[in-house]
Amino acid sequence: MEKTFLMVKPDGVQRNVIGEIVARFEKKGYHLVGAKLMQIPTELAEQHYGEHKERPFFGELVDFITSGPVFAMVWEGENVILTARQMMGATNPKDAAPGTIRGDFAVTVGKNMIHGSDSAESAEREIGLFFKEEELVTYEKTMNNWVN
Ligand code: FUP
Repeated sequence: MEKTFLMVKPDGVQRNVIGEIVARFEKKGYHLVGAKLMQIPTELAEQHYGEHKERPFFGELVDFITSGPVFAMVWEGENVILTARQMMGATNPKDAAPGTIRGDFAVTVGKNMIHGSDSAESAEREIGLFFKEEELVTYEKTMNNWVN
């Protein structure tokens, strides 16, 4: 089953919306298979955002993501990578539609509440960066089997 890496960024943790964000993905019908509240070490932040190393905002990005605890998660379900991105909304909250997480909760591009893998390759890479295999569970939720 498809998996993605999602992370409530330090702004979301400080604003006490971890629960609200988790609830959106639960209600949609996805399954949480791993989660932890953690402070990201600088080296991990630099690896995670490696593709942006040459961008002018790289330093700020790493400073921000390491500035406080984040809530790292792995979610599972059909088309979860793309659908989670749609539920998050555009990278820049000013372009994010109402009803999306960034559209509803965020104002500036630097502090946009949530990260989500943008492809199967990045999902695999990011899950591997943040979670050990034994930190992810495998289970069946039979109650909602009409959803997925
Ligand atoms: P996303 O995949 O939507 O998180 O967006 P990107 O991977 O393109 O960007 C990663 C993070 O860099 C964004 F969440 C916010 C930050 N960013 C800026 O601060 N300025 C920019 O111009 C673009 C991205």
